[in-house]
Amino acid sequence: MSEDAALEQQAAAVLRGNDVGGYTKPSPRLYPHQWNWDSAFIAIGWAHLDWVRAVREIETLLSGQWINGMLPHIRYNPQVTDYAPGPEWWGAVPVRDAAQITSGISQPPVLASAVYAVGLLQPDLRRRLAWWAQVFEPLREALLYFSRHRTVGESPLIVIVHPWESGLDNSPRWDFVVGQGYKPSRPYRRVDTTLVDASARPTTRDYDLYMHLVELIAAHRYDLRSYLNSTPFAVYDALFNAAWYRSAADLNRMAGALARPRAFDEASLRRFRDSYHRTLWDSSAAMFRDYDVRGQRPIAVDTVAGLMAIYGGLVDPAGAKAMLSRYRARSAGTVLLPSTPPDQAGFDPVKYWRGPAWVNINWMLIQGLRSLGLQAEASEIRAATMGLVSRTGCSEYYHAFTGEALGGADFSWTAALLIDLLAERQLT
Ligand code: 9WN
Repeated sequence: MSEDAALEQQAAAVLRGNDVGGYTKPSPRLYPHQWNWDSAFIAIGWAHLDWVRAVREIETLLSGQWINGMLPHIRYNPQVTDYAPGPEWWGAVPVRDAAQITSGISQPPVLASAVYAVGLLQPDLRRRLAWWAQVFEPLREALLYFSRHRTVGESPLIVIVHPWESGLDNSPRWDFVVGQGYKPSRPYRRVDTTLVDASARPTTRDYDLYMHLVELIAAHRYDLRSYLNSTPFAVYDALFNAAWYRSAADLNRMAGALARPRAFDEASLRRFRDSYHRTLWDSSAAMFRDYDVRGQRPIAVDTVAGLMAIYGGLVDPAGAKAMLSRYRARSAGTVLLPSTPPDQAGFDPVKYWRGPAWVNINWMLIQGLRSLGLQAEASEIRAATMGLVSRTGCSEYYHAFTGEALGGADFSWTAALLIDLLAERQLT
């Protein structure tokens, strides 16, 4: 068997091992429920192995959609109790299907882009279009939710309200809030540090903030306008907003294929793009930075989130090349690409989103670079990513300098996106 075929088999076994029927656990014990952006990436992997199973992953995820369109970050499996926080922290949540139990915040909106990619992997055009037609409205509403309920004043940029919504939970970008010492009013438990070495997980101070924000947001029944003045955490996240923009563009592509009106008109997308540049671009760092909406100031911390405009299609090829080469120069001596460059205060090569390399982040950059026609740059990151996984397995993340496997083992999105990268290699 060739090395690629063996790798694919290994990755497929990870997905099958984490498959609980309707959804795929991100990892066997650490994350036993269904996560939003995980399932989007996971569906792309499934689409190469079993297209019907990919569709099922997304249907199950969409069954947790709220009345207002929001797609929560966790859809809880009521049979599972060994994850914290459990649903009791979120209280009653307005899910369309009252039988579903979810968290009360969202995650980077990559789903519409994943649905576009999964659809393209269905060669039967009628089946592809029939499925896109079925999920089009829920996807549009999931994106519109943010424009309707998560914007402030005139800006079309989207406010995230919890570090968990960023998907990059303990990124040094959020240290300015962690450092303020917020704590929840009630004691809470942690399961993660009983499963993974605490040195590779967020700290107690991080979790104190996470649980404080859960209490605050739940107490205000998830209405940003009611707690905007009392939350310390309301930010324009560069990755989240780039993911929204790419999803909106991909939804428009699906609308085109379905001969329907566009989901988002040109003028509103242009306004979004202009605001993204005006509010988030930092010329000294040569990348985008996040913005503290409460403090009305940019967050002067550089991480890989600042490159995600490449994934979003928000920069031109020359801009993308310049951003990437600056980031890579700052990251000399690391594996590709660290979540935080080593010269950034708060960098830690082991700790979760503070330095280690993640396959989903690399994969997103590869997609963006390819869309911009930057094939050589995309191929280099793709080879490095596949190298990381082939050396140490489908891990959650990888040590920024050594590539050593860290976090949860048998991690589903790593497996799924590896399958996608391997398939691309066959095509090229
Ligand atoms: C909280 C599932 C999720 C990912 C996130 C990652 C991690 C959860 C946790 O795991 O977050 O949502 O318990 O730490 O940060 O990106 O979606 O894989």
